[in-house]
Amino acid sequence: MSTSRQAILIVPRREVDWEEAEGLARTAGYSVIDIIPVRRHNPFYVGRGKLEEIKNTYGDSGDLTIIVFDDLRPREAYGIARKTDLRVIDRTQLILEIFALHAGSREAKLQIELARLKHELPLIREVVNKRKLGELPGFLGPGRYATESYYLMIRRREARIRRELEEIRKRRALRRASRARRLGLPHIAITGYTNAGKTTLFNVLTHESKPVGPNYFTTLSPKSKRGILGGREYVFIDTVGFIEDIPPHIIEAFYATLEEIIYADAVILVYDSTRSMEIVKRRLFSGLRILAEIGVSGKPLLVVANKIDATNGNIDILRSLAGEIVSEEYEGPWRLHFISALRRIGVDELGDKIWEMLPRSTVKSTC
Ligand SMILES: Nc1nc2c(ncn2[C@@H]2O[C@H](COP(=O)(O)OP(=O)(O)O)[C@@H](O)[C@H]2O)c(=O)[nH]1
Ligand SMILES: [Mg+2]
Repeated sequence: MSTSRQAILIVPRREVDWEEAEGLARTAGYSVIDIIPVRRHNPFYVGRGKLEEIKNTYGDSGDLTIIVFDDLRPREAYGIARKTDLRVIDRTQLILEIFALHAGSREAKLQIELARLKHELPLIREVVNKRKLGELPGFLGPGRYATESYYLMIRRREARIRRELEEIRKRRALRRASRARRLGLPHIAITGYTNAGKTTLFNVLTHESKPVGPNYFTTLSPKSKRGILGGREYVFIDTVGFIEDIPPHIIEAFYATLEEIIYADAVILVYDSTRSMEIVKRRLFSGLRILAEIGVSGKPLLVVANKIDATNGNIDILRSLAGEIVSEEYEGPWRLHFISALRRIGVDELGDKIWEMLPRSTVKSTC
């Protein structure tokens, strides 16, 4: 990530996956300089003493964001921002920022904006009610409209987006047909949960290669790049990644952001082999369900265990567990593979497996 913004991460003390929280913050382009575990506290989520401490330690840091890895009530978000003079976002806003980085198509962008407006409207209402918009630097973006007109403007924007989305849906069938073969290279989507190592693998595969320019298929994610694997050229797509417990009101934006997977010729599903068997199992199941949900079936699927340099699990057990789950859940050709993206172990063999599995029509057009 080129522009690294700084953030402090506030995580609820109850069982939250810190690694995932930090991974998400990193994916959104933040470098986390502090993690503060708290117990939810009235009225501002974080206790007054702690807020003061944050303000004293970080108040002068300028461009710093407080990420609360939980659902914040409007009053809480407002309170924290006011008490610390820092920008505050919650878990949902963090996820939406990640979606925005991956959104290629107009539809995905609109879905994300709609989700953002829906999520922030109660916050704006809270601020408008207090008639203090503008006193909070960076809070909720531009604070020019200090009255209800701001709120109304947002409502109108929301209505406009809904109309445009309707239009896009009507035209969708047409767009799909025209998208048939792009650039003549097989497209490989890299999917999986946050922290599985998707971006690490993507970077290895696309090392020193050119991004496919901004004009290249506006429907594709900005995270698409050409890369060479096993001596053959592909377009790789680093997808937004699956996230546990996506709030229901942003689920449509999530699916819209994943749409590039539908147009890929093959899909890599990466999982982190260093996690417990329980987590591996759960994430494989839900990952495969999400793929089915967005309409990926019948495509070549490579289920890839990553981080084998660091795993203390038994590869044979992993292999049979993954094999069982995939054969039960996936309709289409699949293979299992084991790599370390970081140490570049098994990556070339991955290329051979992809090549073997690609349908002839895809392969022919690239020779
Ligand atoms: N030990 C080890 N760590 C890895 C490997 N691949 C990725 N990681 C680490 O896992 C973390 C998440 O990687 P990232 O590529 O950002 O995951 P993403 O969220 O799926 O894109 C980072 O700290 C990586 O350095 C690997 O093969 N072995
Ligand atoms: Mg990533």
